[in-house]
Amino acid sequence: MTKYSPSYELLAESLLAQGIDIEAVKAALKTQAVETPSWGYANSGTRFKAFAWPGAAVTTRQKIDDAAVVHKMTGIAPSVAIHIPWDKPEDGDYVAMREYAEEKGVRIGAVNPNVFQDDEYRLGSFGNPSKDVQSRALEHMLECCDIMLRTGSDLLSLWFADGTNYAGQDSLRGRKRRFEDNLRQVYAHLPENGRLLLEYKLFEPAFYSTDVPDWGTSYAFCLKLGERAQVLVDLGHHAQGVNIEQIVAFLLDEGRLGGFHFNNRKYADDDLMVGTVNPFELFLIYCELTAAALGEAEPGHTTARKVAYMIDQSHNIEGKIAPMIFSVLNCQDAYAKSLIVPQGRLAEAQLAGDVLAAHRILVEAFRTDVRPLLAQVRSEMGVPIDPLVTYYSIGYEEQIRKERGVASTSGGYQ
Ligand code: RM4
Ligand code: MN
Ligand code: MN
Repeated sequence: MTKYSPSYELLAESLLAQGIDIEAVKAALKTQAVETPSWGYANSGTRFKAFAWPGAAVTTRQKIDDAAVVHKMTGIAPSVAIHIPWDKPEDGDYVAMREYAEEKGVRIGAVNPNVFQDDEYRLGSFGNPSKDVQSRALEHMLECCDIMLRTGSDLLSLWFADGTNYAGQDSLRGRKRRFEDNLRQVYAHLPENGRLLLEYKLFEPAFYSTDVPDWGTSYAFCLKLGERAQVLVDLGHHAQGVNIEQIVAFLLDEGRLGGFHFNNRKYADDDLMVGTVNPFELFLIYCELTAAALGEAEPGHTTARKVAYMIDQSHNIEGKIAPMIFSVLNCQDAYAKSLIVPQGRLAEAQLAGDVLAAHRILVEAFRTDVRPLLAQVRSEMGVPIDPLVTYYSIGYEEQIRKERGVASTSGGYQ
């Protein structure tokens, strides 16, 4: 018989009493997958200064090495997103990049084109009044579709810095049209099973208007494009007080929630470690996803099961790999808590109009200490029971400090 820790036994007993199938909860936790971003391993950071971290990755192979360590420590971070051209392989060989990742035990996840850093994009990319600049951005997108094929990725993840700073600077309807036309061409070039995920962001770097400012705009574009175009929710891209879980619920029920960029924010696009500012919000978001995945209602059920869970954070003062592990673990914690919500009792309380009871059911799940459960799951998965402590003990941090040294940085990214 398996020997469980006393704290796990206690928790299991109390969950059982609430009718929760703990084996099903553990099975779900074992299949969780959170993608980490290659750019989170490099020196990246705030708008004003990227502080160099000793040992931070510079080459894509180093970023892949680091992502592989995060996966080894947690068991639930099996893929790494790439950003092009930041991750253009030194030798241009994307197939080799894919093989390298696989050798290390991870795979290449979402491909993120970059149409915001070159001088040409001063007035935008797809929204740019110049047809030439639009074509250049489009060409880059098509190159990224090809990179998807070579790396075995099925996600093209788009974020646009496009917008205007001044009233009258450009035609707002004109920019919308340009976006529509160019996005349509990208969509037409997606690999057969590929999905296009369209991120939105309230403001920044443009301050007067942003071409894809909110989920509604992203959703409207996706509807026009076709079924394989879906909205990507970045937790740092909303106004204060926005109910993100409601957006999640709506998009799930419309079959248009494609993925997440997890991070945390207090003011704007702060890109902080996941679940650090508002763990309750993260839990509520997971509650929507879990309820849809466990429920039978379509298209929510199928959509929830295909959601790409990705981290998009830019560490600046707290290190690189350890904070990435911390974020992955916070996703695991939130997911575990969402899995122990007694869905049947919650539905009953809602139907009965018992406001307080319904609220308390959620809060009880949130307040449950799931650490014994996670320790048990990790031990069954054969990964460290305390991934962070183990990470600090394996000497990887010292090794990369020695081998890689301190890379020079500038402001912003890389
Ligand atoms: C943006 C956005 C994108 C990410 C860049 C680096 O704010 O969130 O997803 O690619 O930052
Ligand atoms: Mn993002
Ligand atoms: Mn962002």
